[in-house]
Parts: sequence; C-alpha cells; structure tokens
Amino acid sequence: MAAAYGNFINGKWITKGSRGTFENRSPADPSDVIGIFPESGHEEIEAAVRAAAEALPAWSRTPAPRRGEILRRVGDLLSKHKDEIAKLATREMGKVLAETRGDVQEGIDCAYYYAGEGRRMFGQTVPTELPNKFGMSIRRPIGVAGLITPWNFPLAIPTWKSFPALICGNTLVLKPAEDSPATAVKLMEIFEEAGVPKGVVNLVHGDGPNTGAALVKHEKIGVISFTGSSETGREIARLTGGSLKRCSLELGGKNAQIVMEDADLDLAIEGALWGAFGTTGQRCTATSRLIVHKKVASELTGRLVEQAKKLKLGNGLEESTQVGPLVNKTQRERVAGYCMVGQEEDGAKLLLGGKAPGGKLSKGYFFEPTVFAGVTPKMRIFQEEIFGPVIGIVEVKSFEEAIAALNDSRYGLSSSIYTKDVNRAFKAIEQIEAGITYINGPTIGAEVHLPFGGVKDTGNGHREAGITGLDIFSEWKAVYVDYSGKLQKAQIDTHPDD
Ligand code: UN1
Repeated sequence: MAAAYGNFINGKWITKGSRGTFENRSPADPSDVIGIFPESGHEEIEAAVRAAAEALPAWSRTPAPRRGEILRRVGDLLSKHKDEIAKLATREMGKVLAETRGDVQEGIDCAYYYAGEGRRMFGQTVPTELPNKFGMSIRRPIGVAGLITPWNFPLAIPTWKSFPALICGNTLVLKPAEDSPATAVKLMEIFEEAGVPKGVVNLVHGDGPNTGAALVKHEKIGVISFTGSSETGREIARLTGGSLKRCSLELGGKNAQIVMEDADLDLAIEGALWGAFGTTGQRCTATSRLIVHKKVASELTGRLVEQAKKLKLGNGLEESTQVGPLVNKTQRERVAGYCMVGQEEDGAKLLLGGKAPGGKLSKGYFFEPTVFAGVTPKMRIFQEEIFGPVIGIVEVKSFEEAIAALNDSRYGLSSSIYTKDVNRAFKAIEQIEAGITYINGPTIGAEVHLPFGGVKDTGNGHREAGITGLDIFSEWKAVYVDYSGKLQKAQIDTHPDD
C-alpha cells in the first residue's frame, strides 16, 4: 500500500482532495508507487490562502532576525535529513543521488543565506534636500505569496522562493509539480519542526490548469513566483497583469557553450558532458548547443561522443549511475520527437543516441545521451527547448560568429565560453545576451547568493536568489522624517528664487 500524503493547510495535514487523488510513481521504475496525493482545486486554494492571510499580521510583525533564526533551524534540519530527502527526491523524479544531494545542499545554502538577511535586509539612508529632515528606504512584505514550482529541482527551487518570501515577512501557499510532491511534503515537515507558525506556510497539491490557476487568480495573493515553461509563464503574466499582481517568472532556456580554438579541450569536453547530460539534461540551465570553432570541431566531436557513449544509465538510487531517467512518459515522447525532428533537418547528423535504451532499462523512462552534429541556427533543434539529454554541435569560423550564434535564440538564461584569451572572455561577458555567463565552466551550477534568471523569453526581468530574490518578495517604502517643526516644501523652499 502506497503512503497517503496530504496538503498542509493552516498547520494541518489533510489527505482528502476535492478533485480526488493522484499517484506519484518512480520514473526509473513506474511500478514503484511513491505515494497518493490529494488532487486539489479551488476549495483547497481558498482554505490555504485564507490561512496564509490570517497568519500574515503576526508573521510580518515578527522581527526579521527572529524569522531568520527559524530559517537557520530549517537549514539545520535540511542538513540532518539531507540523505533521506535526496533518496526520496531521486525516487520520485529520477536524477542521480549525488545530484539530489546537491539539490538539498542548495536548499541548505539558501536557508543560511536568507537567515543572515534577517539581520541585514539593507535599505538606504540618504541626505534630504531640506534641513532637519531625514530620508530612508525600507522593505515591506507584499502579503500572501503563491509559489508554483517544477520537478527538476524539487527541493532547491521551493527554497529559493519560500525562504526570501518568509524572511521578508510574507506568508505563502506552495503548489509543487505533480511529479515531485513528496519532496515538497518533506520541506513542509521541516518548516513545521523548525517552528514556523501555523498558516505561515501552506502546501496544496494538484495540477497546473486547476490548482495552479486557482492560486494565480486568487485576489488575496499579492505575488506569484513561477518556474516552468515560457508558454505557461506567458499565461500567468497575462492573468496577473490583469489584476496588477506582481509576478516573477523563470522560464525556458536554450543554453550554449562556446569552445574557441585556444580552449583547454579536456576541460571543455568535461564541461559539455556535465552541462548536457547532468540531470539527464533536465535543467533550465542545461547545455543544449555546443558552438565550436571549426579548427577543433572534429577532435572535440569525436572525443565528446566517445565519452558520452560511456555514461552509465540506470536507476539514480544506484551509486554507480551517471544518468537517470527522464521524469515521465510525456517528457520521453517529447525528447524522442525532437530526435526525429533533428534527423529530418537538412544537414543535421545524429552521432549518438536518439532513442530509449532497451533491455532492463526499457521499463523506466530512460533516454540515451544524444549528440547531433552539423546543427545550424535555422533548425528547430537549435532553437527549441528540448529538456532532455540532447546536445547539438554547431561549427563556427570566428569568435564573432560564435557570439552571434549563441545570441540567435529567443531565450537567454545561461551561457558559457571556453577560451584562454582574457580579452575574448571579457568581450563575451559584455556581448552575450543572457542572465548568466560562465568563463571556462559549464552552463549549469549557479550558486544561491548570485542573481538567477534570464533575458528575453526566459523571464520577465526578475532575478531569484541572492539579494535580488528579496526584490521579488518585498515592496520598497520611502520614509521621510521632518523634525524641523514647520512645514518645509520640497523643491520649492530649496530653490525659492528660481
Ligand atoms: C533549474 O534548472 O531551473 O544552476 C535550476 C543550476 C542549478 C539550478 C538550476 N543550481 O544548474
């Protein structure tokens, strides 16, 4: 019998869902049922938002350093339960244990970072135009935050959103992806154990069109933070725009790694393998285009294929596995579909993979690491986000052509260039249109204290994590204190004769 997990609303676990229940199965072995979850809708969202709204006055008045102490305890508990959460996350979404441990570590780092913000959250004090007057800026919470998170970082992404929301004094409702609901349950249990007061954090399981949409549309929600596809992001932006809600979107990517002719090739190949096939290519930051100078293209291609061939596919729970399954059947069909499209494109050549493996792996949603050569910017496999272990190699003749190819995309999340030429490295930093640029490192592996997000269709201008994460979840207030004891008129008394 699979365990029945609940929603967490106003400090209570409730396993019943107004729209029934759904199962969560392991992508490595779909006969392994991890749990049964409530399929929620309007009713549960209503109850959760109400609980969060009721908890808001007390939580927002709790001193921020005190909120920080609770977050520090959340970090301690995540450390204590790191292995257990990692195993559960691997079981439910598939990526290998070393990576789910990294996912939990990202949450721990995030907890300690924002715990510290409880004692900083700097505003500004500035001179004013008039004598005996004081000027400063402070952050205020927005209210109830609605967080909608994906399955690929089932622990880290909910922490990037919930910790800054909480430290700023907001309360929240989290709707995790249906492919990773159990990891979100663990996070809630940890919030509870760490002493987060009831109603401050709420968890509602369900799908996007019903549960997610009810959260986005709820009039008492002040800010929505969403990570997922550009298509859904656009719809959320439309809905929140209509009601003037703040909305922070972290959407698709089609990240490229450039390899110049002077690059350390060993390093560049190692980086490309990790960037393309780590997390089975299911990161927003994954490397899906490899833009290579023609002088090194054939050597790099040959060696990359050789090494990709050796990657060990398997259940992520086995320590020797290097590449886990895709998250579900739909994703596998999507990736396989793109491999068909790639093979039909004029000039593209499939060098490796392109299909699901047979044998004992055929019962899970595995997909072979895939390499295409001869890819050009006009092709769909160059332009569209695949979200799987597929990399396309693009040959270029110059640095300028490499940058132009990298920028020839509707997305702009992460990017990378391998070169030993410091001038080129700095030109790349200046010219690449992306939210993240790595020099001599792969496109994946952002750290929690730097801004995370991208340009163009990757988002709507916000940056998660770091200090900029606070901007998503707070409103600035300008404060003027006039201690002159008389009416002072700004702009008029300061320039009386103009
Ligand atoms: C994502 O894929 O949405 O930068 C997040 C990285 C990770 C986070 C990825 N730290 O690869």
